[in-house]
Amino acid sequence: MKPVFVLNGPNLNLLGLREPAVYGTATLKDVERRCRDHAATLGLDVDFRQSNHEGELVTWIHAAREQASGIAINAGAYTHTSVALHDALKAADLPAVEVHLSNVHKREAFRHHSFLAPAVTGVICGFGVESYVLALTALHSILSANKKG
Ligand code: CA2
Repeated sequence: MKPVFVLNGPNLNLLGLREPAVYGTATLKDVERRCRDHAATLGLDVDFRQSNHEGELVTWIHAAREQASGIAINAGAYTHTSVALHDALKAADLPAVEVHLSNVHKREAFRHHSFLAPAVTGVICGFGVESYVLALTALHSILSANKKG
């Protein structure tokens, strides 16, 4: 099966290095390791990437159409601003999960709206690094069900 793309947006390269009270102490490398370990138990391959550039994330979502079986995306602050990511996810036409480490609904009002949510299969937030694990499990269920159907 094609890999699942796990895409990470702006500032997530700073994870574990700043604001541990909000985002925890795990680094992005730790998140990647946790994703790879969990994906291996599910029999999934993971292609894990981070970019601070909206256009690069758009390009990766376009590539996913041909190269990936599904997408887990933590678009960071672009979640709350990006029509371009919304359009790209719609066009990708793949199972996709929007992921957040924090519970964005417990935070500032500007984080309550997501441009991505209407373009993805589902949203997982508030479980720290486990949000990524839950997203991979959700994608695995969808992909297994699609194979049977
Ligand atoms: O909770 C999440 O995963 C977020 O997507 C994280 C974004 C934030 O803008 C979203 O509203 C929710 C922020 C990315 C991480 O930013 C950091 C900034 C400083 C230090 C560490 C991480």
